[in-house]
This record gives sequence, C-alpha cells and structure tokens, in this order.
Amino acid sequence: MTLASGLLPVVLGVVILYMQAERALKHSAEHTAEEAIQQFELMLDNTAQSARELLPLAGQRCLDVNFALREQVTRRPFVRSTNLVWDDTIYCSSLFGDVNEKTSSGNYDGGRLLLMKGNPVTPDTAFLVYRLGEGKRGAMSTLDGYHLSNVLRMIGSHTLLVLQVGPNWLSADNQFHEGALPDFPVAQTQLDSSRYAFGVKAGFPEGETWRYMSSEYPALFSLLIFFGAVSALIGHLLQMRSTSPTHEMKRAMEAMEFVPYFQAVVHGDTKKVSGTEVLMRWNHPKEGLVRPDLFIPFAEHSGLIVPMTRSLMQQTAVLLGPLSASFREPFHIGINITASHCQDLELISDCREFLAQFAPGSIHLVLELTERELIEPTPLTHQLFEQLRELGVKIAIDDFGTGHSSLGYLRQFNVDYLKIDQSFVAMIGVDALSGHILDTVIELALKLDLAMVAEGVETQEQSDYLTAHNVNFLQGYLYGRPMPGAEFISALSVD
Ligand code: G
Ligand code: G
Ligand code: MN
Repeated sequence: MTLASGLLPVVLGVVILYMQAERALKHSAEHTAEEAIQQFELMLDNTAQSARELLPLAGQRCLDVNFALREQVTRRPFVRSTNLVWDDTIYCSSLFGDVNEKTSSGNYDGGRLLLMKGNPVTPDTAFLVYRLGEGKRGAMSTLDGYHLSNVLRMIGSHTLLVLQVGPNWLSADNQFHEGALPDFPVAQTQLDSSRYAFGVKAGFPEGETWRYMSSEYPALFSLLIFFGAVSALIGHLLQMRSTSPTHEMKRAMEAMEFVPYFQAVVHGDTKKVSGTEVLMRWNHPKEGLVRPDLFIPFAEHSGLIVPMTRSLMQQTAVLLGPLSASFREPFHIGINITASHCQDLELISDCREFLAQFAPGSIHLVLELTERELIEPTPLTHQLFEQLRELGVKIAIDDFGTGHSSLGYLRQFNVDYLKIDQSFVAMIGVDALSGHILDTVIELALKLDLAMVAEGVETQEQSDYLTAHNVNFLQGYLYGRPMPGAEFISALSVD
C-alpha cells in the first residue's frame, strides 16, 4: 500500500514525461530536417544557377567556353566543377578542358540530381551532380559532398541526419551509400524537398528519450520523487489509520457488526426464565464471532464504549420490546456497563429511551457493574445513580467476590443484586474448604439483604446446592448458552 501509493505518482509522472520527451524529440527531428532541406536548397540554387547560365554555351568549342566554365566555379560558392554536354557526351570540363566521356542519355528538363561516389580525381569524395538538358545540349554543375556532409553534421549535432538522392544517400561522415536508408529508433522523420529531387531523413539513436529526460527535466524528476514521497507518507498514514483498532471498531459500529447475544437467567426455585443478560458479540466479517473480552478494552480506550452500548440497548429494545406486553412478571434485562460509562449522564437518557420501548412495568432494566473496577464516588456519579433509581433502573455487582467492594460501597450505590462469580460456583462439590468460601459469600449477600444471581451454573449438583442455599437466580450453560436474539425469542415462547 505504502509502496504503491509512492510509486503511482512517480510512474505516472515518468510516463507523462516520457511522452512529453518523445513529442519534443519528434518536433526537434522535424525542425532539423526542415532546416537541412533549406540549406541544401540554398546550395543547389547556386549550383543550378551556374548550370542554367552555361546551358546556352553547350555545342560551342571547348576552347572558346572553357573560361566561362571556370568563371562559374570561381564565382559560385559550393560549385566544384562545371561540364558541358553535347549529344550525351561530356566534351568540356572546367577541370580538364577537352574530354570525351559518355553520359547517360536523357532529357534533364527542369534539372536532375545524381549523387555519385567519387570521380577519378577524388575517388573517395562523394559529390552531387546537377544536370540540366535541352535537346542535345546539356550542362552539369557538381557540388562537393564535403559541403553536404558538413551541413548534415552541423545542423544535426544531436540528431542523426542523412541526405537521400534517388537510390543513393550520404551520411554525416561524408560516406556514400547505396540502397535502403538506415532506421533511426527514436523520432524518425523523413522529408522531401519541394523544389529539388532529394530528401532528408532525421532521427535519434536508441535511448535518446531517456537521455533527453535526464538532461531536460531534472527539476521535474526531483518534484516527482517529492510527490512520490508525500504520497507514500499519506498512503502509509491512511493505512495505519484504517488498521488501527479504533478505526476498525468505528467501521464495525457503522456496519452494525456489534450484536447482542442473550443468556437466560432462571428463578432458583421454579427454574422458569426470569430474564436475560445481554452479552455483546462482534460479528466480524473475517474473524467470525469475537468475544467481548478481546475488544471491550479497546472500546473503552477509544471512547467508543458509550455509543456501542447504546446501539446494543437499541437492538435489544427492538428485539424484545414487541414481546413485552406478554410478560406476566417484570422481565430482567441485564446490560453490562463499564466504570468509564458512569462518568457520562447520557446513560440516563439511554436508559429512559430503552424503557420507553417496553410496556410500562413489564421489565426491570439491570445495569451490571463489575466488581473488578470500582466506580469513584463523585457528585456526578451520585447524581447519576440517583436519577437511575428514579427511573426504576436496578444495579447489579457483577463478578462478585473477585473484587474488593466494601459494605459502604455497596450501600452508597444502592445495589440491588449480587452476581456470584462463576469461579465460586465451580467450587461446589470440589472440597470442604472451597464449599466454605462459597457459603461465606452467600451469607454475606443474605446479610446485606441483596438478591443473588449465581453465574456459570453447569451441573445439576451446582443447581441443587444453590437452590438449597436460597440463591434467588441462576445463570449458566445448564439453562442456556448465550444465543442470538431470534433463537432466544423462540426459546422463550416454548417455555
Ligand atoms: O459472554 P462472555 O464471554 O461473553 O462475556 C465476557 C465478558 O465481557 C464478561 O465479563 C461480560 O461482562 C463482558 N461483556 C459482555 N458484553 C458486554 C457489554 O456489552 N459491555 C461490557 N462493558 N462488557 C460486556
Ligand atoms: O462477567 P459476566 O458475568 O458478565 O460474563 C458472563 C460470562 O460467562 C460470559 O462470557 C458467558 O459467556 C460466560 N458463561 C455464562 N454461563 C456460563 C457457564 O455455565 N459456564 C462458563 N464456563 N461460562 C459461562
Ligand atoms: Mn455480566
């Protein structure tokens, strides 16, 4: 995730820069080709002019016109030599005077170009011939390849450039070639002159795009790296946030993944259902059912315990509220509350709203407070418990015997029930000493004149013992495991 969010802007940016560089190189190649064509046309204008001026002289004796031929070579820049043709034969040359050399037949009307490898005087220097013809007359001016390759080299200092004339071509190193033109891997461009029969091909060597990018966009590259780093950081933080327990629980709450399970509480004597304890479960999409011990501490820590309990109470009211008219005696509904929850007067309105969804007097709402974390007696908590009492809400001390509440403490908060911790119930029938401890706990509750609920009743022996010792209510697997709402309701209607 961090890597992806860091790489994405960099990769995207590089792709965009690459495309931008390719466009720039294409543009540059076209521009270079155009400039080269202009230069060659300028040179050919000179050459063509000399041939045009000499054409009318063709047919005259070489001795008489030789001076005119040399004058053109001297006066015209780029012109290397001039020749006159009569009847397909070169008969007069600015260099040698009288010659006799067969040339290809044809009418060079309008001028024609021929790129040649060299001649007997300079066999290794390519040259370009401009041929003009009219009937038997002909005039030729030659342009030295040296000037042409200079242009190719100088205009295309970063660009690969070649000059193409018919089937032949000239490279920047002044070499004559025949046959197919070379392939340029990057930004290949071919342009033909509109005025003379030649063309130019431009392009760049392999890897030029990357070279161009690294030399032209270093600032943009730094910016990309910076964006990548910022984006990676944001991605990292987002991921941290989404995987933090608080964020995960907020998500779960919005997705209504915290659901109530119900465990029956029965009368000690008749074993008839007297009520239920609501136990929170996290119906996690990946982990399955999660027990509250694993997430309640996080919920308290992140301050989510209040809205989570509120949601649990609302769901309970929606499930059990419609049944309440049929309850023959007040049905006990136990809700587990943490000490931190008691620092908030909102608990009162939550309880009021809860009670409003049941037929009047049809239930007893019991708030179960574990003895392991005692509530600080402050003016706020006194106000809270007073108002709860006015609403008719009952208080139970959960896990009784495992904590250290004093007599004064139990009186201060007007406790109604003690829930004897299941560890004491498990002692029944084990040995004399354990039995004695349980007896002492029961005795204490009787002396305080508080109703008792024994938790974790699993065997008939435990049930019989607790009934014989006047424990008012029993709760445990023997009577029912915690179960989903629909299941609990159908079990209730069977009773
Ligand atoms: O059912 P059981 O394994 O679920 O319960 C484990 C512990 O979680 C018990 O101590 C019980 O009191 C506590 N618990 C269950 N539901 C809630 C709840 O809604 N709120 C609080 N604060 N504790 C709960
Ligand atoms: O702490 P509190 O009493 O709120 O939590 C009750 C816990 O005891 C829940 O986790 C519930 O699932 C569990 N419980 C309920 N009945 C029995 C029982 O008969 N045996 C055992 N071992 N656990 C039980
Ligand atoms: Mn409880």
